[in-house]
Amino acid sequence: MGRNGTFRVVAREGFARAGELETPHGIVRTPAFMPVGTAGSVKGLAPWELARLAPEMVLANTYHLLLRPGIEVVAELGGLHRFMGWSGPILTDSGGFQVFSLAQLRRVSQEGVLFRSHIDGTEFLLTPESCMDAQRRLGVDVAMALDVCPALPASRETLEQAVKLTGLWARRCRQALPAGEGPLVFGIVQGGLELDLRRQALEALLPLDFDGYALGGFSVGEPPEAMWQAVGVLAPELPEDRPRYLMGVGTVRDILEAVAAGVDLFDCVIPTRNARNGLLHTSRGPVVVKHARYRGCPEPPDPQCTCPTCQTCSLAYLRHLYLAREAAYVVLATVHNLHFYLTLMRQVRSAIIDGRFAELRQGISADLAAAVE
Ligand code: PRF
Ligand code: ZN
Repeated sequence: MGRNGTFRVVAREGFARAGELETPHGIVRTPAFMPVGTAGSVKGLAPWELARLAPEMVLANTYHLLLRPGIEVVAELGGLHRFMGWSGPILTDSGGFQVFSLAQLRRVSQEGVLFRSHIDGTEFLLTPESCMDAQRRLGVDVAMALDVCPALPASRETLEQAVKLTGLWARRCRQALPAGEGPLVFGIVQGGLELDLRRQALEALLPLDFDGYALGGFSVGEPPEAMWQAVGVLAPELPEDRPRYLMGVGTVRDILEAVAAGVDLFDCVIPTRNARNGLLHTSRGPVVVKHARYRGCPEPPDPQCTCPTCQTCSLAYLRHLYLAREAAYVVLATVHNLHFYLTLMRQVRSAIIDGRFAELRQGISADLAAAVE
């Protein structure tokens, strides 16, 4: 057994890798998809329902927990694992991204980000030091560095400024949580679609010897093809012996493209948000559950799916629950969509190990293309 943070690549196919990341709460088998548990809950799921789905790692947000109920409350109760009833690995996002997308921004300076809560207007100052301290007190397995993520399109100057601040903050984040103490820490590469800025950002992070490297600043307004191309160039340039994380991505197609480029970790609200909004992911493409064609449909959402929802529910029943706004609908749909994503990732991983990932990727992409017609 290696120390916490040890990442081993166990198989390769082209740039794609299957790996194992050791964390205090278990081994994360990659490529892996992290369900989003923003405020300490994967929306719609009780802790035992999440446990049954058995994700490799779950994502939570420092920003949300900081505003409500407060880091102190969670820390006093024994940390985020105990608080949310999840005993597997947890990664927290640093809050930078959420401040820029949710809060009323007050001021960004070298010191940090001053903002007002989107909940009650309370003012907070998030600095690299306070951000790392919050994640340490939550007791998470992986802490993300504080970064600046501009929406795209952005001017060269905006991207340069984001890269500069993110680099300065990364150094302070690493100093606040040195290797071997507390959570693993991942650095974040910004720079938009400007490859030279991305490379400059990475150069600044490498001497800090992060436990993992994330590509931030994607899927923030650019066309998917532009992201696939940039990730295709950049992912192979990230350190070979550290996990690579593409933040906030994405669709099945996005994930397959990024895995092919050598990305190991993903998180996205797509499966959980789509479930709540009445869209189910299936091997035959998306199913819009409210559609009249399912009014008397005895079939489960996906006849090939082995999830508990597909074992017990017809589409007619799910459609009824959705239209009647029954709370059980959200549970059933979320379980199915997450099962779909997590099963996909397990298939991707074993395909890489067996040397048939290229074939799997082609097959799924062709199915997706056919389903869109
Ligand atoms: N930075 C952080 N969190 C993120 C992003 C980022 O750039 C993104 C962008 N897709 C999602 N979540 N810290
Ligand atoms: Zn199912």
